Amino acid sequence: MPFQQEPPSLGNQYEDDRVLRSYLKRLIPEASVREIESSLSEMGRLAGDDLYQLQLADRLNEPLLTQWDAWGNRIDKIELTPLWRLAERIAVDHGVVATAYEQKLGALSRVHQCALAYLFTPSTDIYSCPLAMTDGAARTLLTLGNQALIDRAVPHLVTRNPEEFWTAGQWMTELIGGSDVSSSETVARKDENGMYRLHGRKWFTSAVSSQMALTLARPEGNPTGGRGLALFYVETRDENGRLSNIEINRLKDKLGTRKVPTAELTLAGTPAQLVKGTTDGVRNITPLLNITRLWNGISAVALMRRGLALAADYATKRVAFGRRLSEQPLHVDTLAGLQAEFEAAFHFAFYVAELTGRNETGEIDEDEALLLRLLTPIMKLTTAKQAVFVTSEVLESFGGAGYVEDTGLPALLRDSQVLPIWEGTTNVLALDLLRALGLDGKHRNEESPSGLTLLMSRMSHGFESVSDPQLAAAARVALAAFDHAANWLARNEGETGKRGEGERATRMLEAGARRFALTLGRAVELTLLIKHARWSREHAQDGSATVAARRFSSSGIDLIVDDIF
Ligand code: MFK
Repeated sequence: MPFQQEPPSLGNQYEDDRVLRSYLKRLIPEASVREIESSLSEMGRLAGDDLYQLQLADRLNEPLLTQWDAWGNRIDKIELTPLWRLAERIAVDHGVVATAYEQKLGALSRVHQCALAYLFTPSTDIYSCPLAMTDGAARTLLTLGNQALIDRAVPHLVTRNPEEFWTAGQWMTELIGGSDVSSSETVARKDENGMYRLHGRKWFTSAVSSQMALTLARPEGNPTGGRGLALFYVETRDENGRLSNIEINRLKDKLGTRKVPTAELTLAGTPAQLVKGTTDGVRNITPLLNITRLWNGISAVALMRRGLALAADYATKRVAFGRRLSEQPLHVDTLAGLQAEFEAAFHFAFYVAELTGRNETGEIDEDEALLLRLLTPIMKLTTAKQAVFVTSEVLESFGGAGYVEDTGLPALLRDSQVLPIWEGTTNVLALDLLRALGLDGKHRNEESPSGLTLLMSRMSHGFESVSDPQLAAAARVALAAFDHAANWLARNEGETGKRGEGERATRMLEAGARRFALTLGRAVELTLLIKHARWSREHAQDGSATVAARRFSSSGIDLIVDDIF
């Protein structure tokens, strides 16, 4: 018989996921776990079977933009691929957005929803993108309290009825910038009926097939800068189903996320309603940013998990040099390192989901609210980088097969590469962390380090009683990294106030912000992993998380570099 390689396969993605199951067992009361388990198991089955099979079959399909009909009418119609059409139905049926709003588990509903999203995402070629924005739009409308818009849109965004479901777009990026949103050039002019109409170009609008969007525009006469922008609600089609003075100029030709119909738009008098006031658009859209950043982190761990599930299965099937890969120490060691990165990232993303859930049910206290504000950018930037690293290594673990398109593997890396870019690049989020600590130029706050002190004390809480020597050693690594970060910050922050030193020190602070944020991110991950490992040993006699914590503790936690200039 000639050699024939058996491909990797997936089982039920919930049943097979030790990390998710063990985490839910720790966090959620047993009766509640039983209540939600069938929903997770069904999503795990779909993700490992029907959706995964369709994903492979749908690989070459991409959304299609038809700008003109046969008779010369501008129609700008987008046809989605079969995978995305099925993904939408499944997402709505299974409440991948709705679960967070039904709040059947109270504050833990966010975790339940994120678990569904985590299982669903990797088999849907980033259908998580429209869902993230839909979720973010619902949360933003609810937060800002415009009752008419809440009544009009939120029931569609959080429904479980596919016939009524709307997705939402988030139209922020313009030619002038995707990060520096405050310079947006879109203008809002009132027409003769007092209705605002938007005029401008949106340069990078994800999932443009949505029924509504939240977007930023500058009401005529407003000052420059973020404060002069207002947040607007747009319905993309009129009562006849025609686009509301919106032209879709073209779809973007992107490295990855090929199923996402990302478009360049011209708004040519698009009717729009103010969501809250005529100013402070940037501040008002931040609830949306924070929700999509959470989804970004959940998607990052989901893609890592998918890659590792495939790699681990393949290792039991692939024979080289006379042995299965799963019997070869170097291969096993390599995968174990990736598994540790994934487990660390998993606990961080889900910890932010926990805080988000408490925020949404009003159970969060002031300290935790600050913690959530600090951890959201740190989590997003840390997990996104890990996803690119892990999926790249996953491809390598397949050898040449990982580089060949029809295995479906290269898409994992390409789709991961968007995660550090959209929703705030690593550098923008590192600077956002300085802002949240009150250390950026605009938001300087004399009390600023208290945020960091709080973060460190919350994270190290309980470490004094860690008795397992391996976990105690890992805890020392985390504490040392926190201390180093705090000392670096104190030194630079102290100097920003000194005469003659201020400008240089501010530059140093900014230049080191990425290393500072990543160090905090990896140290937070290590502490959360240690806490879970401790619980697993004590309550489930499972030492796997301890192995991961130990390994993670020796894979570059402290990235601070002193005196780099
Ligand atoms: C798989 C799932 C992924 C999801 C898919 C979604 C696909 C969509 C793709 C995209 O649309 S990607 C584009 C997303 N764009 C961004 O994420 C923008 C990145 N840039 C930033 O985040 C900048 O930091 C920011 C635009 C916010 C900076 O703008 P400004 O005008 O310089 O901000 P400024 O003046 O510092 O802050 C304005 C206010 O907002 C301040 O409050 P005050 O008015 O009270 O002083 C800030 O404290 C507040 N703020 C800023 N960021 C915040 C925040 N508040 C809470 N949370 C935040 N994250």
